Amino acid sequence: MLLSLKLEDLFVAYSLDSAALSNRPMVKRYLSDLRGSFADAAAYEAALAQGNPLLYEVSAVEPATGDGQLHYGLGILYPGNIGDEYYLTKGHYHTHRPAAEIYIGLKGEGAMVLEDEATGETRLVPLRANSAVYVPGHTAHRTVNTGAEPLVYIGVYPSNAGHDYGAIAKKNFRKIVVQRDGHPVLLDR
Ligand code: S6P
Ligand code: ZN
Repeated sequence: MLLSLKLEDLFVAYSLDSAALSNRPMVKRYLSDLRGSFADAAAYEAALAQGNPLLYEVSAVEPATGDGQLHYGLGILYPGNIGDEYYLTKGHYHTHRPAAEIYIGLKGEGAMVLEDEATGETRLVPLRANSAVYVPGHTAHRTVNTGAEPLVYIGVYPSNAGHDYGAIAKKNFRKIVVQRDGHPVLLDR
C-alpha cells in the first residue's frame, strides 16, 4: 500500500485562510443548495432573492480505502445568518452508521449540532481553534458558524463512512441554533 501512494496522498498542505488543500478541488455549497435546511423559510427566500452567497466549501483527501483506512476533509464555513439562524452545513449521517468522526477546529468560532439517531437527543458542542470534537457513530452532525470570521476545521473519518444526506433531507435536525443577545442558543425547530 505505502509505495502505491503518491507523495500528494501522504503529504497535503492547507491554507488556514481559504481552507484549500494542495491539488484538491473544493466543493462549493451556495445558499440555493441549502433549500429546506433553515427553519425560517420566508427569511431563506428573502435572502435568496438578494443573491446566492457561498456558504461553505469542502475539500477531501481520500488516499486509500479498505479496513482501517482514514479519509479527511477541510471545511470553511462563512459567517452569516438566515433570520436569526446561523449559517450551517447540510449535515449528514454516515452511510455506515457506526462510523465516528473527529473534528479539529483550526480557526473561527462555531459549534456542532450532534443528534443521536435512535433517541433524537441533541448536543451543541463548541468548535474552535485548539479544540477537537468527537462525533460518535449513529449521530447526525452539522456545523454552524457562530462568529464573525470564517470557521475552518478538519474532519477525519473512516474511509468506509460514506455520507447519507437523504435522511436529513427527509427529516431535518430537531434543533436549530439561533442568535439570542449575541449568543448561540439551541431551540426546538
Ligand atoms: C465529512 C465531514 C465534513 C463535512 C463538511 C460539510 O464526514 O463531516 O468534512 O463533509 O463539514 O458538511 P456536509 O454535511 O455538507 O457534508
Ligand atoms: Zn461526517
